[in-house]
Amino acid sequence: MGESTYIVKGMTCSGCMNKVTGAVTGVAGVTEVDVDISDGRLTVVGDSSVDPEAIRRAVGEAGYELAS
Ligand code: 9UX
Repeated sequence: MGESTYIVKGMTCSGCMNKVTGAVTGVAGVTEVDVDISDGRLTVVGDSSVDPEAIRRAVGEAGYELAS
């Protein structure tokens, strides 16, 4: 997968950031996760096995939603 960027809706504090970071870190194949609370940007680095739908699902299970 290399590096992909998403926008997460609904994060308002660093606790939200930690929840999203933890959830996405658990997705198979993901090696690096960065969340910017100021603009909701989620950056994910991983190998070719990463399923983008799994990232969407992990964010959803943490209680947030990807934009678009
Ligand atoms: Mo902060 Mo986020 O108090 O679900 S953890 S608003």
